[in-house]
Amino acid sequence: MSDFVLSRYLTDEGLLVEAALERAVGRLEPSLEPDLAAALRHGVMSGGKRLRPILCVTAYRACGGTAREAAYDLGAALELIHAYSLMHDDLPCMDDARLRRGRPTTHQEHGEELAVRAGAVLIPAAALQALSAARGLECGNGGAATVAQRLMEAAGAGGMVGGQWLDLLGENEALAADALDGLHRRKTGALLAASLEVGATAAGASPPVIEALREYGQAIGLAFQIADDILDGTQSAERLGKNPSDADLNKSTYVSLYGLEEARHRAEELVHEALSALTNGGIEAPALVSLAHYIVARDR
Ligand code: GRG
Repeated sequence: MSDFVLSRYLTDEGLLVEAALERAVGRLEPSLEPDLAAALRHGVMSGGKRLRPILCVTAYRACGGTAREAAYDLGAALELIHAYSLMHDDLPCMDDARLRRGRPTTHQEHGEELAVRAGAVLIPAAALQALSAARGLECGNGGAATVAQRLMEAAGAGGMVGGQWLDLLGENEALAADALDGLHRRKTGALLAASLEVGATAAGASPPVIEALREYGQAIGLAFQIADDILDGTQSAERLGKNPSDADLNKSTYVSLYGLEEARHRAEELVHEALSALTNGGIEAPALVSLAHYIVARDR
């Protein structure tokens, strides 16, 4: 697969992810009031890189998985959690953001109450979607239960919710490297690592392979956040399609901690760690190699 072209891969995979998200939202809509359904659709079908589902499906295939639609449905479960987290993160009681993915945030367009409710609807919906998608794959009932459990653990207090809480507490504080790493390993890294783990688990991968992909995911998760901080500190809100910036919120970032050059260097070191995890796990997957490089080189 030496002729692998990442831009084409991201476009092609992105379209299949959009279709899976459309199926997911379409399944939810009939049970929701129209205004709640509109807020939920706004939060989910609003673009974005769709990196978590793409990582999930890529790991699934790297571990020998061959199914099509159900693998994207599993990936979509991760994006439903991500979408809820962005909708809630943007609320006035959190980051109070006006712009997300180049559009007004969900609460700006639909009001706070509907943004809170739509986000809350997505959490159990994601768990149920992960369970039923995994049941349709090669991993049996036990594997499907593990998939749903890992997704909820990564989303929960020990993962994303816990990291977000530390992030809110850390506003106006100058965090040391360990504290910043710990926060982002949970807030951003846990869901990214879980994307790979659940893809591998659904393909019936062995525990050492799942562990290697978890290590890869943890390393790219932190690298992703460093790249995010670099973009946040160097690009305009228009270009990034989101505001406010970390500086506006007085948050510690890898750029404020290390400076731009050292932050870039740290991100590259983490990419190297991620690639070593693949090699050590005997995982040959050009797409995962390219995705690790993309995560630090991306421009949005
Ligand atoms: C109640 C404390 C509490 C938490 C609720 C709101 C929340 C849960 C969690 C927020 C977690 C969060 C905002 C993580 C951000 C991760 C991140 C770097 C987002 C940007 O991801 P991209 O670049 O975005 O993949 P796109 O738009 O491409 O999908």
